[in-house]
Amino acid sequence: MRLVLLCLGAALAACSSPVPSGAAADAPSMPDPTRTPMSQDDRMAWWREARFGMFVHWGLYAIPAGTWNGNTDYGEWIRDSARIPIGQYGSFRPQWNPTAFDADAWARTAKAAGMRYLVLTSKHHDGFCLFDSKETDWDVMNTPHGRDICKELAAACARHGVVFCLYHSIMDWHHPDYLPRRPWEVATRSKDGADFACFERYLHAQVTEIVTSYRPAVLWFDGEWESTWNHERGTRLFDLCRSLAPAMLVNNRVDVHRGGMAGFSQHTEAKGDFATPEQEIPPTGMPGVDWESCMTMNRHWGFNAADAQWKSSQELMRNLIDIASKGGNYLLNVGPRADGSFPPESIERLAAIGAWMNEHGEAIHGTTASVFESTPWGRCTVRAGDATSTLYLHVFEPQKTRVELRLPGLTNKIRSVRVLGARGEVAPFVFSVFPPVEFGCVVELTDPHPFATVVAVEIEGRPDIVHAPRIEAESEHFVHALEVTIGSDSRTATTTFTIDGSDPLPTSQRVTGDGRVRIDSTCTVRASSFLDGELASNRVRRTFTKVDPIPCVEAVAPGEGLTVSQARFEGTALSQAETARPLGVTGTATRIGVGQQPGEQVQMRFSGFLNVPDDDLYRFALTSDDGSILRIAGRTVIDNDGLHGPIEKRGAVALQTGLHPIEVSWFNATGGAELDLRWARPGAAFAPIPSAALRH
Ligand code: FHN
Repeated sequence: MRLVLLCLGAALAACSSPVPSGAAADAPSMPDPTRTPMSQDDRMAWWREARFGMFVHWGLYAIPAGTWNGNTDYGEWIRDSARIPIGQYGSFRPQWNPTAFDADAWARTAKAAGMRYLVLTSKHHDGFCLFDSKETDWDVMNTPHGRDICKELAAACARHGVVFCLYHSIMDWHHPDYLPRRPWEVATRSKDGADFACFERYLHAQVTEIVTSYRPAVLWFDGEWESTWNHERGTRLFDLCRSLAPAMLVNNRVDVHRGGMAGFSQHTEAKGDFATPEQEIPPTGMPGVDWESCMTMNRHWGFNAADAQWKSSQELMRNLIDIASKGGNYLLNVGPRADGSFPPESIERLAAIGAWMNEHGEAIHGTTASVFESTPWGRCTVRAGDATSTLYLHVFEPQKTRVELRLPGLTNKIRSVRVLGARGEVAPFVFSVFPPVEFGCVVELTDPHPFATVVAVEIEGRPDIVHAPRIEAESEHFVHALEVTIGSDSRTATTTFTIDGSDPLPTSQRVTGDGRVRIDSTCTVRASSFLDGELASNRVRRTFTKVDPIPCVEAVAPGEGLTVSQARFEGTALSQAETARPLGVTGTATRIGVGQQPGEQVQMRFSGFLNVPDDDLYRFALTSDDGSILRIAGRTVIDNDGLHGPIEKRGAVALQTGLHPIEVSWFNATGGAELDLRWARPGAAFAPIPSAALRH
């Protein structure tokens, strides 16, 4: 093992920092949502740089402040959760008089916390509008306060350099044409005469109002999960936004593919510029996807006077660091009180976060995700540049102590290592160890910050990390041949591979070009990366198996399509078959889907034969909300069962030319409903199964 000790004493002082040390980099110029962006990257640029924003949930629900009939656990859903009749809820309107509302104070607080943008609820599910709407009198102008909150806050944000954004709920519990009604008020609030098309026109008219009047840089839709909303309506609304403000960002909740609280589904046609995980941080981020995790500071979005379960400032700060290290944005919520003031607990936390951001903002704003697979001492964010890059090592060690920081696989030359805010000293040497390639340094934490102490490592060029090579393929089984891709993201290392079971050597076959290798018999692919002829990564291997296709069945299936049987279903998973009350065969289907209005607490089963054109391995993609199962030739190919939003799962099976029994089971509990099955042969894109291939 070669241990290279690099004494960087002189060099550590010689290099200037690429970004002002300590002070946060200057805020970017304010985006113009009405301009025509050159590209999606151009549209997203300010938002990706921002990394941190304030969410504000405010409306009539702040007046009861979470309490109703003795229950103190309500929030912004109080009208529905406490079953407050629409007339009684209307009594809050004449009580709306937030005399302490100070838009400049809100904007200043967000700015001081290091929040680059602010998203205000223009209308939440209760339908009450915090703006002057020509479309309804259910708005702030028809209250004792009589002031346009959105207008005042938009102006204040512009004055303080905070990007103004708006949340807008599709679901609307006030408008007479919105459907479905709340289940508990169907008897008292008839849906007769309700016309959702009229509601859609109202929605479009109000979106036009808020976009043209307040020019939000983001339109953050929500409440898209009910059965009346669908991809077609989401597409129309998304297209309206693009036509009104081409550079305005629209989140993925404009459409019906949010994928539940996880915030994202792989649906290819899904509209929206960024994914929206809620109250959670995706464990590995969402590589290649813009995403923003929204969270509360306590347990409620809207103000709840009794909610004392406040997350600590350290937890909130580490959420931001963790999210940024995974390449996402953090939208942290404040629920103002009825008088327009922020709860003191929110102010306290935002001030603590702001103090850290003032000292360490360069390690968050303008950074991208970590380039390392593991950083046990904390997190890493990256500010990458062609000539020089900075790796920000966020050390979650609150005690005064020495820490050894290791960065496996880093091949770049080190230009400088410094501790932001002078909270520690770097030992006079750093080292690089081969194999595997690794950067290490020892830091004496003399004044560690309880949230995180940041070590800035400046390197030459963009980060070049030698990771273990990737061995990827559409499936681990094949019938004829299979294309395997061997990848390494290092610019400097050499990756070699073998398919004869031997360990790769520097002289073994090199991975070149796009790294694609074609195999036609069962084998194990092994790959390793080398630097200067020495092993610089872990060895990886993956076995691919040639299989015989499942024989077809002798059957006569002259009919096109599958038979469809339905049942009333009150379960939360298809496995709870006992809760189904069969309604019998209701027809045939030439495509596997749920149609326009599938209803709730319903189960459907599509059965018949799949007519396979050639012997091959067939891949399937099954998307459903809620659960679904795909069975072919009596085996479960995909199990996507359970209560969930639109989630896609994939599977594969080798099939002989001819007919194979197929069965797709699906259920919808409540809310959104979706079912979509696609298939693909090796090397082809997924596509709907042609009706001629579905037989009964
Ligand atoms: O139902 C809303 C909820 O009230 C809140 O607005 C959150 C914030 O993202 N969104 C919905 C729940 O997913």
